[in-house]
Amino acid sequence: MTETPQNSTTNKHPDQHLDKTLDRDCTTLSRHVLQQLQSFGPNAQDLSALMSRIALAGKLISRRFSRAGLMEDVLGFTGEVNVQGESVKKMDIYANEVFISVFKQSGLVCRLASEEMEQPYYIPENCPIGRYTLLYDPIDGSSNTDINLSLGSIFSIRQQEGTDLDGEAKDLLQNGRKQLAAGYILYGPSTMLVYTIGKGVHFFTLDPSLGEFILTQENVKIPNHGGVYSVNEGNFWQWSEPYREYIRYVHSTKGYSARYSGAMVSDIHRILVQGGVFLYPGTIEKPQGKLRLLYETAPLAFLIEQAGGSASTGEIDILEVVPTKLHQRTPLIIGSPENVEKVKSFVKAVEV
Ligand code: P6P
Repeated sequence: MTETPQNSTTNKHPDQHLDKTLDRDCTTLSRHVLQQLQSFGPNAQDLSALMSRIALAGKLISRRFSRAGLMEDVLGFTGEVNVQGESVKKMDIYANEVFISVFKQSGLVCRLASEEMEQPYYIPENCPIGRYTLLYDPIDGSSNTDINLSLGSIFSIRQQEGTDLDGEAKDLLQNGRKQLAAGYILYGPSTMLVYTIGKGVHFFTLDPSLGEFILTQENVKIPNHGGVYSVNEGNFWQWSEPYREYIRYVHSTKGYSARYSGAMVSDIHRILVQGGVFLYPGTIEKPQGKLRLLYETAPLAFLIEQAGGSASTGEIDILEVVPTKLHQRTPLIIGSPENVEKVKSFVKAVEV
């Protein structure tokens, strides 16, 4: 056996490297949630179980996407139009059903509210009913479904307040600071789950060989400033003058690059990692913009604020907006604090 010289710098036990790798591979999502909360109490156990269910939904949807091109009747349109007035893809319906199936028997939730459903889905009385509500966009970026580009799912978890006996789900019409957990699943070259429970933002990457999301980065912080601006400039003719002025500014200032994929989760993930700003302003056709508050802009705002970024409608923080209806839309400016402030400076200039 080769002796390790006493004065060697490698006097660490060789297994310490192994322990570190093994420990990382064993830091599953459910364990990480309990570590974050430093508790094994019922609320912590609930959140851990909820996140495990989100992970299962992500694995099922990721598996479907990876095989979509090889299967019949997975891609393409259903021929239906959803409550948003958008043509529905077959994957939208599949993903929506996955979240319902995964949570229906969980005993964790009482309702699921989705972009694809006009009214929330209430857990049937013959199923165990929980205290939480899942709000989600099952597939964000559906336009990318049939062209094999990245897309995502967005989720938000709130605790039910009151009894909702009238089935109006009025307790959901509260600002985004009521969220207990939020995040997204990014179906890209690898599948990632990015989440917060109000204690920082953490990256998990799906290891298909394990069938587990493995912790790959903790306490992610967004750069204070970045050179990426992400917006659909095809809407330029529909924007108010301040947004046009901001675009003219980035067009004439060195150091900016445009990146826009058609899937907000993908674009915002880039900005979370590299810095910059994503914006979807109001337009002539949609004065409040296209994006929905409760299951798109609010969960992303919660997450980006936790990473040190900011998210605004242009007038107030996204997390301060109190919706009057389930599918309410908001304009969105989100990303690095300095970039968001720059956009707001153009918008505010008009108000003076
Ligand atoms: P447009 C996808 O439908 C989505 O909600 C976001 O993921 C995406 O950023 C945006 O809409 C794309 O909308 O009008 O630019 O095609």
